[in-house]
Amino acid sequence: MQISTDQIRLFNTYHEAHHKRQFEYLASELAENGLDVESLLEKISHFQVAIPSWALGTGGTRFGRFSMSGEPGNLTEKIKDIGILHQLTRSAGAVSLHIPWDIPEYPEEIKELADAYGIVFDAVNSNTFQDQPGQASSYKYGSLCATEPTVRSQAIEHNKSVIDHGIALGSKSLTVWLSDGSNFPGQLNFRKALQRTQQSLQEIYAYMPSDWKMYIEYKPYEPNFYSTVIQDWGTSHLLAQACGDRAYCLVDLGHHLPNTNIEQIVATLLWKGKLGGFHFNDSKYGDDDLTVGSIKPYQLFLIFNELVFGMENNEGHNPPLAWMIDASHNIKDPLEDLMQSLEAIRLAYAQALIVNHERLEHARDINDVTLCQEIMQAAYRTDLRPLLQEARLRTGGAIEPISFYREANIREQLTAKRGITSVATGL
Ligand SMILES: [Mn+2]
Repeated sequence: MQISTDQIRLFNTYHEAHHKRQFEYLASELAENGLDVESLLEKISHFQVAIPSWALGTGGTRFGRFSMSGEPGNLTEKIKDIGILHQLTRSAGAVSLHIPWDIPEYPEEIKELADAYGIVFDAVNSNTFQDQPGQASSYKYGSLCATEPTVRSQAIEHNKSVIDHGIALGSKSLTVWLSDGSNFPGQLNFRKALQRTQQSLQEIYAYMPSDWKMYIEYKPYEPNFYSTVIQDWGTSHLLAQACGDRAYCLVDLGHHLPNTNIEQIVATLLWKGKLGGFHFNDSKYGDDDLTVGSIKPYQLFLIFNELVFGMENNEGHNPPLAWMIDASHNIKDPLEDLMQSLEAIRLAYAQALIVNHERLEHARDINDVTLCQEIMQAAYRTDLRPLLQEARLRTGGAIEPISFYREANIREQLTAKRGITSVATGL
């Protein structure tokens, strides 16, 4: 379904007076602090986040899945859902495909559809954590690390075919997340498993076109509960180094043990020019895949503070990062959940943009610890939502995307079209 620009404009006129009052007050406060509001608006408007093709349906747990009505039943419908998100928020201008859940049957048509919505194809994701129907060998005991050469070559070939699908769509990067590991002590020879993984990744890397990048994701545990081959950023970094200049680490917020200082990891990787991408979500206990910013918004701000500093002081020549939401929606409408995540990401980015780094560095140099905290929290506690609204207003989005979505009965319309029992592919 297509939302008309007139419909969005009409909605905005109802909310504009209230918004303008708030924005003008905020803009004058920011200007008084020496900030260039126009440049902030420009940076915020440019910040685009990829939506993964598996996030448009309700996710589930290993205990159950409670589907939402009107879920997209195929890739075309998924692109249309991202189109809705992008039209309303102007911040979801990319899609990240998962192969084989979303193999494009007619890449040219899918590309045209995405183009029409202003959506580009970000990293493609391979899947060797599940067996697919008709597959010759099983990944039960691992894929790129498997002891059996036939299993490894099947997994390598799969990654190569994912690259081929990506080339057809205009993607420029491959994300590899492996569930390889062991469930019991003694099951794996750690060194040999890592060596085999490295060799497999090198083979995949060599297959990539010269303008492609590889992102190597890490995760400490789950689905394996004793060991994971790529368990942390250090292992990911070792492998990226072994593959080559165009291989990078990928940080998924949920892929850390409790209380890990993720912002410090980000600072280190950016310094070395080895941070490739980011998967946003939030968590209370483990890899919960909750809505971005729903549990630890201050941590998200601290991470963005490092990202902004790292991107503006780029001596490691880190390339532009691939941003993606990697969350699951067990009980919320996925589109509403994604709009909340998109807002949380832009908000944390905006908060980081207003940190006075000159003052902060000075406070650090003279070891004024109290002042350091004051500067950080002054930025975090400034309500920048009117700035985000203004950025949306100027780029044709809705001032309040979720209100628009509800008032326009979009889910009801999708349900009428696709049915109550339509279920999206994915986890
Ligand atoms: Mn991820």
